[in-house]
Amino acid sequence: MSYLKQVDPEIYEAIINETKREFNKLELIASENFVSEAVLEAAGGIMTNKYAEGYPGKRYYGGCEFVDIAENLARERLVKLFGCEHANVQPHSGSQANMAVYFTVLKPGDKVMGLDLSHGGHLTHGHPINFSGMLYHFQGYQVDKETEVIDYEKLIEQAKEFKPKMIVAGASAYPRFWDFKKIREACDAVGAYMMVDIAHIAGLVAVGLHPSPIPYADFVTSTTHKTLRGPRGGVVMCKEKYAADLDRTVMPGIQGGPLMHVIAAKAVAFKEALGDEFKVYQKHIIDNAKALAESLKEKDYRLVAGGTDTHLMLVSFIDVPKLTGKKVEKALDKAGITVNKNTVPFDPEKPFVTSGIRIGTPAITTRGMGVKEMPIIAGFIDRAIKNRKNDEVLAEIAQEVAALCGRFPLYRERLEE
Ligand code: DSN
Repeated sequence: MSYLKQVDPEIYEAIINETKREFNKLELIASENFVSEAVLEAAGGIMTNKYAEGYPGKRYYGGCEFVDIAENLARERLVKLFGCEHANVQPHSGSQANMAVYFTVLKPGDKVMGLDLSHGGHLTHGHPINFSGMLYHFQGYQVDKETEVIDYEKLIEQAKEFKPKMIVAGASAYPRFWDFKKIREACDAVGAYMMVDIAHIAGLVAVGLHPSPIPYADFVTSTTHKTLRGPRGGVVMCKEKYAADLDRTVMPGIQGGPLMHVIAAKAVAFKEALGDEFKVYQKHIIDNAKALAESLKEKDYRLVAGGTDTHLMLVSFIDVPKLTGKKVEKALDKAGITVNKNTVPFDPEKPFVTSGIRIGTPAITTRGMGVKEMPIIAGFIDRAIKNRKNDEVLAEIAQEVAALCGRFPLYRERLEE
């Protein structure tokens, strides 16, 4: 980064400090990951210079012959990875991927069902302060109070009563497998479109470690930067019969020029995801999540839905007087452990306080940590929570965290420049 260092030392320093933060701390945010150097090179490459409104072979600008190669490869690889009929790799984000699907088949005021945010859903699945909840008439479905998993029979009954035009499945904080066949059943009962947002579980789905929604759903959306380990961005997959309408909605409907450097980086990430190593990586993510969940349970922490089938778990403090997700997030941060506070089902606290934290293993698994490290990490978390008012102990834990992280180096060459 010699040019950056000279031209803009402030940004250079911020990037170096972020690199050090990622190196020295335990990244347990379930939606984050560390991309490869190859993905970083493509994302930081000169395709950022190119305007390419339109699609490969049919652009509004000249000079698109090389960005066409990148977009075609991204589309072809995504189709192969998930076995879908059609792929659009232009959405700038997961929110825009979801918006593209809604705009393709819904009209303002149409009825839609989505998992409540406080039960694990996402803002764009109908929250009233989001465009989705403002434009469409969403009704949330929830997890069962006892099991904390989705009761599909109840969902089917709710659909029959509400008669939505679309049912949205998928979540940001749901630790168990989805039953997509049941969601299809609910959609078929009322003639609704089925959309699944697999942003969190995309990597697991790609390698067959989570059931795939592709055979059942009309539309599948995803981000590319979570378990899929690509650059920050979105994609939509759909049945061929919706392809032309979807593509028109993405551009010119809701976006202009695509981010060709990011699309090139998506292509690189999809190539990596098609390799054998990626399947092993995804298995390790789940092994690590299960091991961490068990270690936390042994220390008497309560996990929502009793544990995890995936890459994430939710620790609930709903029964612990005076303890909130906010307090725990802050204490863990001081101990060098990064998580996010998260609402848990039937949470009495507001989203800025919450009664839980969300923990995920994709990032620590990328840097090579395995099941042997999980009890150690559970120990750090437990000690930090128990000593949350003692900055000295939290600083000691941060030292131990940094020592553990040092055994699993990350972007080292970037720090040695
Ligand atoms: N913000 C993402 C997450 O953390 O899950 C969802 O968009």
